[in-house]
Amino acid sequence: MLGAKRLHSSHWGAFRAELSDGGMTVLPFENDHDPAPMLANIAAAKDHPARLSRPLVRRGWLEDGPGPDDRRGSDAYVEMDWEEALDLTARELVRLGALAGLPESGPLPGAHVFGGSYGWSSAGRFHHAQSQVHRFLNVAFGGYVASVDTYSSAAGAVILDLVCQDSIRYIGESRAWSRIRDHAELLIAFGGLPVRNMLVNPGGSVEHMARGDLRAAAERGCRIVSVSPLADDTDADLPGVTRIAPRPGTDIAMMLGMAQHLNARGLVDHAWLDRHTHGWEPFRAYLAGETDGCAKTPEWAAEICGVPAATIRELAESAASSRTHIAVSFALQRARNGEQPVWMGLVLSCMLGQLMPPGGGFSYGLASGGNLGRPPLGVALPTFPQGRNLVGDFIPVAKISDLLLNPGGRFTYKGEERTFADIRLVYWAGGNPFHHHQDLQRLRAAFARPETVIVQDSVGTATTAHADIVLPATITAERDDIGAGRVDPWLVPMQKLVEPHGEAKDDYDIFAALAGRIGCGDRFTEGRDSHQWQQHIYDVTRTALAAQGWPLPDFQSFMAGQVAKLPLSDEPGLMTRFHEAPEQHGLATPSGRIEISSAIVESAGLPAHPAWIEPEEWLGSALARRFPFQLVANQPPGRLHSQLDFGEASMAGKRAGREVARMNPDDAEGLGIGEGDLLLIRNDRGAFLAVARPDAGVASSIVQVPTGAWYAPVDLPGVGIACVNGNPNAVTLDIGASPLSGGCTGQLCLVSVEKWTGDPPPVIPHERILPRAPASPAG
Ligand code: PGD
Repeated sequence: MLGAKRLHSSHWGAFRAELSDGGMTVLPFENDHDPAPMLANIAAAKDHPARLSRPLVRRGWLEDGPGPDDRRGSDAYVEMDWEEALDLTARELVRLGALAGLPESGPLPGAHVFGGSYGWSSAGRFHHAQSQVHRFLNVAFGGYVASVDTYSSAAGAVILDLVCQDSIRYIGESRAWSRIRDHAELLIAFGGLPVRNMLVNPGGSVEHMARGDLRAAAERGCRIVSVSPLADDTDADLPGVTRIAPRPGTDIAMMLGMAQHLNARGLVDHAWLDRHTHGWEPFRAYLAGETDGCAKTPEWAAEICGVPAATIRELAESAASSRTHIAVSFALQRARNGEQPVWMGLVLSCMLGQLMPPGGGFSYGLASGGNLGRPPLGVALPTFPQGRNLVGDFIPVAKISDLLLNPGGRFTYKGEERTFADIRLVYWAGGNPFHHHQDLQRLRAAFARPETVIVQDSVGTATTAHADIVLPATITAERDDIGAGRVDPWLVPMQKLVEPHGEAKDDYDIFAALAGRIGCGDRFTEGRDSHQWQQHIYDVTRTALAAQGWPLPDFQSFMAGQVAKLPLSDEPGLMTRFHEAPEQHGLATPSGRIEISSAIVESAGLPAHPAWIEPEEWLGSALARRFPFQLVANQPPGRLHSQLDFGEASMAGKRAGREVARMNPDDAEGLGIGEGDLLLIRNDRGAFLAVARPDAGVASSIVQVPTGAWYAPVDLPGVGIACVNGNPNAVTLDIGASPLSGGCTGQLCLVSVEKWTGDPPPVIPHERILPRAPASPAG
């Protein structure tokens, strides 16, 4: 393979890899005019010392047997050979009730298994770790306790599902990007339009187009209003950008101020509202202050959000007199009451009567992922079948600590009351909850509860360091696969580039070996190896396309060759049909229309319509006297979440291996903090260290630290447990956006910031996050 330029893909784009004795050189794919800088992380993955090469078992579990154990996270690990590790794992699965066949009746053992296994894993339609673990648990345990929604977009997705049936699909159907490019006169982006997020798409992209479309719109004269406390949430060199910096978590107040002004000035399109929406009157009364004695005027909004009333009025009037697109980013709803700004963005667009015309409209997450706002595909992508989960129990994804800590406890979701299962086994593959979850000290307590925790990953993350059995998985470069991203009209042959590191195995082969040992091998594999499965799932798509007269090469030619184009759907989607004839094409909401007021939302204990609900932690709350900074823990520009944190682009964003904290220069000066100083950032939940970078693009009273540094908790004298590498989830709030969605609240919380004056505690390198003892198995 030396010297060949092979084609491959990643969540941040297709690429070619050139192999030489010196390693792997990663080159952007020739069709991609805006390749992601994150490609620079890939080369380090091949043989980085953080890679796992042999199975590991936690010493305490091995010596004392399964059971709740608070040594998880601080125990040592012993290496094992594969045969022994698979036998041991299989015995434990059988002890926990894994089945060779499903029982005729009675409870399923999967009711005590958490298999939600949330995470981005890696690109590739077959070796998708989450699909693999789900199929295995369905076959072995009859199912598992699942997770619903995503850390990316739970609160927004839930509210839009309830009030307009659809969320992500609708913005694709509206072809938002091409319409903004060609027709929009005003683009108001709540949460900005961050390039770092547009370059990422689950499963990858062959071409990154969003930045080009945005620039074309701006150069055509479309005015772009970036509403964010961080200036770099919208490209600095775009022409015609107006920046408005509200206090974090208060955009909903600013939107309400705009709405009240539109109404007071008679700028609401009542004909559109009457025909397409339900529940305007209670909302109007709330705006006017008839229900609570407080009109939501621009002056009222300015007090809360810090944006001058005149600016709010001007923006409302411009929106009414222009072809206006209102975009609300995922970031806004990854917070307490995150449903509100998303719902209100939709309602504003409805008030303008501009939901569907070219260039107008509303979008959710337009710049929060690479291919959002693109037309849907005209064929289903190749998919590895996961079988049936007969357990039927689930949690909202960000309730993992609540689930493990409160067996039998009650919670609500979409207005319904539910019960937390009693979890005995946690099985995770392709995710890193000790990066992605909030309040990681609480998650540590939660992970002490199950009898056994099994994790498959290719590297020794903090999640593997809280597992009892760690099984080493390959990375995509070490296997063939079919690459395809949601709404990206291409299939990419992901050609194997290198041999597996150490003794790492494909997730599929690990599960096939376990299934064989517990008596359900044939049901898991259906007699196919991974190559045969890939051919099988490719052929399903190829056959479906042949029926449309759209040829695809046969599987062998595809894998040996080039990217293959897929058709786009030109069917009018549900929102188009609803817009044109709401009487005939009603939405799947209780009223059949877009709900400005919702009885289901009200039944969850929230106001029936979008409203300002004061969060527990914001700059106007009493707590801000003790913790005067709003932490914004957003997505990193140099990596995807915690993946390849040791890679070149990720490390370039750190300082001496530690994450950087940006803050306003005046705030820094007030605290005697200068560039490069070590900071202790903390609150009552925990603490972490980061390196100071004063930056005039950060609004005052804000400290911004991206997520993704590998969690390294150390007991620091006088402080307590602190993450010395800079993971902000050491201090974030694990409370759920609301009782409606229970969505992730990782984006915002209050903290104090102080200069570290003693000797700097050392960074823990990636290869030492999971302690590996060279010893052979005990006993
Ligand atoms: P990743 O770092 O992508 O994070 O959370 P997520 O868990 O998805 O973790 C993926 C893991 O899968 C990595 O450890 C990787 O090595 C492993 N992996 C990759 N490929 C394979 C494979 O083929 N097999 C196996 N077995 N493992 C593999 C992301 C989540 O974090 C998300 S989506 C969001 S949007 C949230 N964002 C925030 C936020 O904005 N603010 C805060 N504070 N917290 C957040 N957390 C959330």
